[in-house]
Amino acid sequence: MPGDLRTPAGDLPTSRRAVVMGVLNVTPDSFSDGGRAYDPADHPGRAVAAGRALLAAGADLVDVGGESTRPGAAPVEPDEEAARVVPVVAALATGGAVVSVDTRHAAVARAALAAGAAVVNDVGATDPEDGMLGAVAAAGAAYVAMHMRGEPRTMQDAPAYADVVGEVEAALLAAVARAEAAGIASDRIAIDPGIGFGKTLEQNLALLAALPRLAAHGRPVLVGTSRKSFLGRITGVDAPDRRLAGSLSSAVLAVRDGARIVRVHDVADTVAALRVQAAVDAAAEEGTA
Ligand code: PMM
Repeated sequence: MPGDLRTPAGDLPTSRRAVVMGVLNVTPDSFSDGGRAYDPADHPGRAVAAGRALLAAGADLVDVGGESTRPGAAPVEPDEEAARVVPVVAALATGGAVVSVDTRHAAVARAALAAGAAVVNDVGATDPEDGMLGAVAAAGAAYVAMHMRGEPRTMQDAPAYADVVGEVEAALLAAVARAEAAGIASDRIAIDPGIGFGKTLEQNLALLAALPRLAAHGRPVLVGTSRKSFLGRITGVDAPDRRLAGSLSSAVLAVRDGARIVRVHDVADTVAALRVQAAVDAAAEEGTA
């Protein structure tokens, strides 16, 4: 179906509902889960167990990240990042899971692809590192082009756009053109407006409201709102792991508006919410048949 994402490990989605990408942060300092899946004294054991739990909860793929991208986070050396993610990718991919690697670094992507990753989630796609696109193309992998303004350390310093939707859309289309020129197959590229990456609350909302426009380009759109601070601002919930209601409602709305893939922490609850939505959508289709 148009809008599906093809990967070497299988096409997504595999069911009627939207694709659920489970977040597996192998970092000591992620904003959203406080590094719960990373234990240097038991690595990759704890992270692999957490990844298997995401799959058991219904995740269609697992997104393994070794560098926190929370606002203000300090960069991680690519060697350290690769040491965190590669054994986790290898164990999950060997077990048959579709695995993506969340990185800005070509060396990390290359190592993760060699270990069996089927997708590179390039959070630096608006200014890709040298060698990144070639590595994805050579592996025949899928590619997520996510929009970020600046870099994690500075991205929330008064982000300014004249037209946030138009600028993010143009940057994503340019990223897609670069990816295709580097040899990544057109049906293996997804786009992501990068909610929270160099955007204010109002800019995040404008982008979510514009998802139908982004989806109209015919590529799978990935959206990550899960536990993010803009949801805390709207709902008045400070603790990221208490933001489930906001996360679920924003995921369902995003899919309604054309997102095909949602990147989430609370997999079982999101799968349940999207099943309800898929059932209503199916009834609506039958009603108009
Ligand atoms: N958000 C985070 C990390 N990686 N990747 C994509 N494609 N889209 C996102 O919105 C996204 C991402 C930050 O959230 P986390 O700290 O909970 O992983």
